[in-house]
Amino acid sequence: MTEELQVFGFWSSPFSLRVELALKLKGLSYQYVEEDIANKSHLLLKYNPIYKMVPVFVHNGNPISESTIILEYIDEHWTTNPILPQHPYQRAQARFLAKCIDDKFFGAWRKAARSGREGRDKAIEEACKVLEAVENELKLDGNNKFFGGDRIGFVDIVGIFIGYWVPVMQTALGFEILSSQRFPKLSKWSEELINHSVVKEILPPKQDLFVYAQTLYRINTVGSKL
Ligand SMILES: N[C@@H](CCC(=O)N[C@@H](CS)C(=O)NCC(=O)O)C(=O)O
Repeated sequence: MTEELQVFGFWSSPFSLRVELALKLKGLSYQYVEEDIANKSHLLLKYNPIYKMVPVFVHNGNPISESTIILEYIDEHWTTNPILPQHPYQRAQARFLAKCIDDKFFGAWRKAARSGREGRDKAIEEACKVLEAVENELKLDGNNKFFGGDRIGFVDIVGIFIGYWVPVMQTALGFEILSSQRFPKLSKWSEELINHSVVKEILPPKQDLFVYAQTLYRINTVGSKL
């Protein structure tokens, strides 16, 4: 049976990119459908009526929402080039780190991006505390360049916002969270990740993200979009 795979995404969304990256790493072909998140399509609202967000992954007509759930689905369905570690304890650890990134890091990032000066410094420190914990879990030795060891895994895919979006957007917004002095291992990891041949091919252009960050957080203040 021919597999029909579709990704409903948005060009600047690190969450959509997670799904595309997982599919590319597995060598799967898919159709990408760009959504206008200010004017969502009927199909997106039908597929994700509760959260009304991208990404949505549609497999042979069956929709799945929430990027980390989609990643797990893809990994369970197509088992070559595994994304999650094989051992249950390591799987649990990877899921925990991913949850920290989504709940704690994103929360602090959004606060930093939207607050005035005073709130911003506190939020930056909050974000850095999460990054410290994440950096401590990164074991870069021998051939290991990623959280997934010698190849990109679940935490790398979930953390791509930290590796690519944060460096571009913090410059656009005029503050610093990820610095090579404070986070040498994460900075090295970020370089490896964004220069990986599969990743490089699908990242949104830096200049577009830069302008988008300024529009999103400074001018329109419609911060919920990212
Ligand atoms: N927890 C969701 C977050 C997805 C998300 O925040 N998507 C944004 C784009 S980056 C969105 O669709 N925003 C539309 C809205 O807030 O109305 C996931 O992991 O998939």
